[in-house]
Amino acid sequence: MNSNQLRHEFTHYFEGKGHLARPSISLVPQDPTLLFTSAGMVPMKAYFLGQEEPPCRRMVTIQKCFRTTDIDNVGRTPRHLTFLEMLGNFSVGDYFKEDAIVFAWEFLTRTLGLPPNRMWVTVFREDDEAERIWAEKIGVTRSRIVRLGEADNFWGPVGTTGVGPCGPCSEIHFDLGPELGAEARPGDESDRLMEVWNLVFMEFNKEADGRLVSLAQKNIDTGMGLERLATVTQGVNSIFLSDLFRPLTDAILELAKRAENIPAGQRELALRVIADHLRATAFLVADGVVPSNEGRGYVLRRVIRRAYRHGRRLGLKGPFLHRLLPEVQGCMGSAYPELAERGEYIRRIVQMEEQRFQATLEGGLETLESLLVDLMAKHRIHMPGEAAFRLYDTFGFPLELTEEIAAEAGLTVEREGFQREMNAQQERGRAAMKKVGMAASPYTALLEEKGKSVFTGYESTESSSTLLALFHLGREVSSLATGEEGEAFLAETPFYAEKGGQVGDQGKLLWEEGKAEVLDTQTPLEGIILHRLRVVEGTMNVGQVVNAQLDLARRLAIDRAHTATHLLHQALRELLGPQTAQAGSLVEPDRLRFDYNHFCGLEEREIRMLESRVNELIRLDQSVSTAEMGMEEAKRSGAIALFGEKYGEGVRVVQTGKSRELCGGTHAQRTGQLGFFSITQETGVGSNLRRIDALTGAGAVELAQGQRDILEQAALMIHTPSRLMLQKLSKLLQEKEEERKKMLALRDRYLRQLASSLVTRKREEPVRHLVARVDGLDIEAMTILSDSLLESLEKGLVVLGSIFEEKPLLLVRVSADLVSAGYHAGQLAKELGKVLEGSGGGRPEMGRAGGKPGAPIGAALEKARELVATDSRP
Ligand code: ALA
Repeated sequence: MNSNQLRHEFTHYFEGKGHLARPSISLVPQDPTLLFTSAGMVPMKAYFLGQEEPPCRRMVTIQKCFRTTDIDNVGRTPRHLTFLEMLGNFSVGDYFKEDAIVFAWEFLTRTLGLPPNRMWVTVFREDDEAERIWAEKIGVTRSRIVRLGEADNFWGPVGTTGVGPCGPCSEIHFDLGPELGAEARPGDESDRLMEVWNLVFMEFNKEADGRLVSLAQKNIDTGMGLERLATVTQGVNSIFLSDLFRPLTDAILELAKRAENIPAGQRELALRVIADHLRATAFLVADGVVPSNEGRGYVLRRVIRRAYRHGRRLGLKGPFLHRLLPEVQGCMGSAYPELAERGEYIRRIVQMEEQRFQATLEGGLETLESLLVDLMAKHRIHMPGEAAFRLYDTFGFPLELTEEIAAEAGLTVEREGFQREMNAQQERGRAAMKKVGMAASPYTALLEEKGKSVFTGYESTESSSTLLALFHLGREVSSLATGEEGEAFLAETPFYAEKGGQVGDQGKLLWEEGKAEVLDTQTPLEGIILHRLRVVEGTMNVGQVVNAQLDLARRLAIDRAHTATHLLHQALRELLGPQTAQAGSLVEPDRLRFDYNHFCGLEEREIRMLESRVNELIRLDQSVSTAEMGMEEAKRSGAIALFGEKYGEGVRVVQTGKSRELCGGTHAQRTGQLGFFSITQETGVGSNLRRIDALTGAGAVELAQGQRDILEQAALMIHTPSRLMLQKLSKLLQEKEEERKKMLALRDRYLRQLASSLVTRKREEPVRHLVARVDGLDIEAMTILSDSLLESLEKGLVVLGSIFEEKPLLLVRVSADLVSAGYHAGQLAKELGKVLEGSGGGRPEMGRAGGKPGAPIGAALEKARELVATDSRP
């Protein structure tokens, strides 16, 4: 039965028993205590604990799982994997042991028709009840029922916190047959038995202090690896021979043609590791994990790099994993459409990571290998942790990779040393990052005394209020005279203070007989809005009422840019996936800068798609609305919060179309007000950090006009209408190329003639040589000339000197036989370079020297003659 049928039969069987089929959750679980979804019960945890009401008391799932607990076994056995599909049936306070056992047995033996005499079952040491059910209800002979301890037959809690639902379990093992070894019982170290299904009787909650407390309800959690089930039903003896893997392993071997010469054991190991890790990679990336140096990203990075390294063992040079992704899609795509939907994205992530690793691996491997040789020579069995850390730091070698390679040479790595170095580095990083605390500023007192400024700028552009305080050069003052600069604090203001990337507002403060220009608005302390200003008329006095007026045109331009930022964010997430995180932004009048995390630059085509999408959203002319709500509610509504940004309990959500973001900034009322959006550049600004610069509104229009102007002026210059400009330009370039060729032909002819006239000036003593001055020739022409000269001389030494663009140049050539006789062009050039007060050098056959304008080229050539003439070499 193929795996698609198995998936179907499983779900169908349990639906027949009143179970609700639920879809697989992401490999990245909501549960903050878990790094990955590592078991089918992860989405059931809250139901088991009675914290949430399940949609149905009986459920059935096929859950994508990723676990690293067995990673070192992957490849070494025919049954271990990191990524697997877990078939599971669950009871939340409904049926318990007996039904769970009956269902499992019936499904395996009746529905799938597996022979009962090939099965073994295990129960927990103390679980008489389970043993009785197996023996009496099912009829399994007692000799085939094995009691095992906690390690084998007590499951949970899931994850590493050590708390959560758990319970004794009962497993069903399948005997794969004698070709895999002697008769074995569960608990023996043998590849002959394959554990197929684990039935967990979830009746306890493990508390933080280690106590097992009975749950209010008894639950069932079962898990059967689809890969293992496929193996036993398809009559093969390794997971990797089942239909879930076969096309993939075949494709790997097809790529690795040279692998035939590799010992079978090694080849099999590499093949399995690559196949498993590649599936894991595809699914992890599809669920939004990106290679990085921490958390999930680190695990993914390790998995990709490990697979890559095994590829090298198969003789695969350079990135290859990404080329196998279509095969993963072929095996799994029908059950998991995300593989195809995000196929291109997955391919690029994997390829990038492979390229990155390729670059570091070469250098790192060399260092590591020579280190290992060294350590082995000294009969060491440990590798110092600092050395492993250096490999990590310099070459990005994960510790586990170093350990793995070291283990192959019989060495272990001192983990403590590694950790020590790592901590030290993190400490250094933290110290460097520590911001200088804000000195107790006059603003703290102000805040205590006068309270927060009220921001009215979401609704109004103008407001009148009392001037509560004035500052001049950091000190509180009671007035500012004409021409003076300072800062003003008002009870109420429409001026937006720079925050969340949006620049501060500008405008005017007006009062009777006076006026100040607001140059910027800042918030030095949460709650305080300060207007940085210059008094242009009259005197400003604390206590008077001032009318604050925004520079409205500028603010509207900022609003447009801010809304454009949200639209761009939305478009980016649509294009690159929801994992694309905003890393920062700058919002200025009609201009924006948007930083985001991505592992590589965008292609021209993608930039265009983004731009088009944002313009499309602009044309939809959606309204932009805002709502105040609690943080929890905002999260539930799916609003995007900026990582690392602090939000209070009450938050503001800005929404337009599908875009919802937590944001305190000001916005256009409708997207149509943006008019137009244009990306000016996309660049990298750090590791995995990209930046988009863009214009909108009038800024974008001006850009387009400016570009048209350039185009038209260029068209004018080449006397062609702009629509024909490209043709004309390519014609001009072609003509230029032809002219260059003609010119070169002429030059070469000239150089040949020059050579034949110069050659008459050769000298024969003490060796055949020629020294000549050829002003106006550049180094390339001199080289060609020297080629012809050497050819005519047949053997000998040539020194050419030229003043080219005011600078003296020297070229020395020595024929092969004179090189054998000990002449060295580079050394001669070096000597001559001294005469030119410049430098010189080169190889034995060819040397060059040069100097500053005005250096005595004649004297250098004279020196050359002298050196050759007095050379006493035979
Ligand atoms: N939760 C159990 C397991 O993962 C079924 O093995």
